[in-house]
Amino acid sequence: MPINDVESAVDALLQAENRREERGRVTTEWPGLDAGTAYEVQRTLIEAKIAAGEEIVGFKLGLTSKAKQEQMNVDAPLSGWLTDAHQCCNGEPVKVANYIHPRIEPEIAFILGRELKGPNCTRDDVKEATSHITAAFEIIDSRYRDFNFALPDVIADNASSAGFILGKTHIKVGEFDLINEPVELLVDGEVQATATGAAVLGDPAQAVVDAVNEIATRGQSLPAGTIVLTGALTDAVFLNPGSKYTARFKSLGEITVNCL
Ligand code: OOG
Ligand code: MG
Repeated sequence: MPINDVESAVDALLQAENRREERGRVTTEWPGLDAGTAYEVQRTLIEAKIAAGEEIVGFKLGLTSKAKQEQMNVDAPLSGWLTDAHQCCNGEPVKVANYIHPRIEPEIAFILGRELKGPNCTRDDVKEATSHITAAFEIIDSRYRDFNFALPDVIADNASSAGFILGKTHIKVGEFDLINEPVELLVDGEVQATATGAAVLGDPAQAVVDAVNEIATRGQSLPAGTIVLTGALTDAVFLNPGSKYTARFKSLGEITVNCL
């Protein structure tokens, strides 16, 4: 089926996800796809998941760090939605075969106690609406061959969302130094990458402000209870069966994922 409109793009992306098959860029077949229309594809894709029984539980920012923008060759941040089906593994191992070519990345998550709504959202609003901050690991799994995409492709693909795991340490905003919070990403006990909170657009809280104001242009807001992933602090690494991945933060604690 040729891809030339929102419905056909959604069908192609859902088929790739459900069959665990990578595919070519949507923009190769539909060069006119711009970022605005790509967000319509994303919204329609999420509506299809909701119709199939999934529930939205979170919101994610992507490509908010220089490390990720350079790794993916895209120079603007984007956002997507997380459903209950993405929340994984209460300590159980992650099965690599459940995905196409999964990668993992350490992130900082804000958990909202109150709604956040643009267009005039400020840093103080984010501070007041956040009930706590926690460590997170995100599993991303682009539906595109070799994670090769342009910005509209990855927006349409719900920002490569595939899974996430939250840490158990909860800290209130202001009770630690968010911007200088260090993290190490370890694979099988070896440090692969390090960063601090500043990797996320200089300040993860400001990244949330910008994203809330951006989604307001499409009439969207974040309800109380939303889990907000603020974007990878380091490059993402591929998940391999038999390997162990740890995100080790100074104040936010540690998350470990074992892969099968
Ligand atoms: C896009 C998703 C990026 C992040 O945290 O930067 C992302 C991708 O790299 O496939 O989730
Ligand atoms: Mg991410």
